[in-house]
Amino acid sequence: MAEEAPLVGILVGSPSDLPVMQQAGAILERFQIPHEIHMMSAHRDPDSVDEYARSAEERGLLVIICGAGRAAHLAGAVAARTALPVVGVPVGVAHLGGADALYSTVQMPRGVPVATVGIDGAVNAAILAAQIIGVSDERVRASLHEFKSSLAEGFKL
Ligand code: RP5
Repeated sequence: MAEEAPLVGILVGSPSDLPVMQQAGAILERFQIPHEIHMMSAHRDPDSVDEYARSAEERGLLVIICGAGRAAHLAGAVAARTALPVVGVPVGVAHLGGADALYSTVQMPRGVPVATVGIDGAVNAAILAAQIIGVSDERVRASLHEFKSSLAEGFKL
């Protein structure tokens, strides 16, 4: 998979988000969707986020998944800089249990949507990314049909 140009970019706000966000990578592997994962923070490294988001489309990415916790602005910052669909994962951390990140991610102003999944919902973020790609990719769509059937048969993620 490493040789293929990535179709999905996974951005992770901090090393502390990795255990959750690596689950998204595992799901994309399952669907054989080439992807990349990078760590960058909207607050600590905004210039890198800016560069990544602005260049994502010309690099061939189709979807960007962003996972961050606390005052989570990563997904919103990316969505502000690209026409690609952005899926946001609010990462749950101590204190407010991820409610802060959920609200920060889901409550985007009109015009700049972030498709927000549940707290620590990296698995669903990756499935949603696969479904977005599956709209125009028959192989991925066929895999999604198999996956849906396996859910009905009790498949455990
Ligand atoms: C956010 O702050 C990160 O996405 C992370 O979830 C949270 C805490 O980051 P660390 O202080 O653990 O690096 O920016």
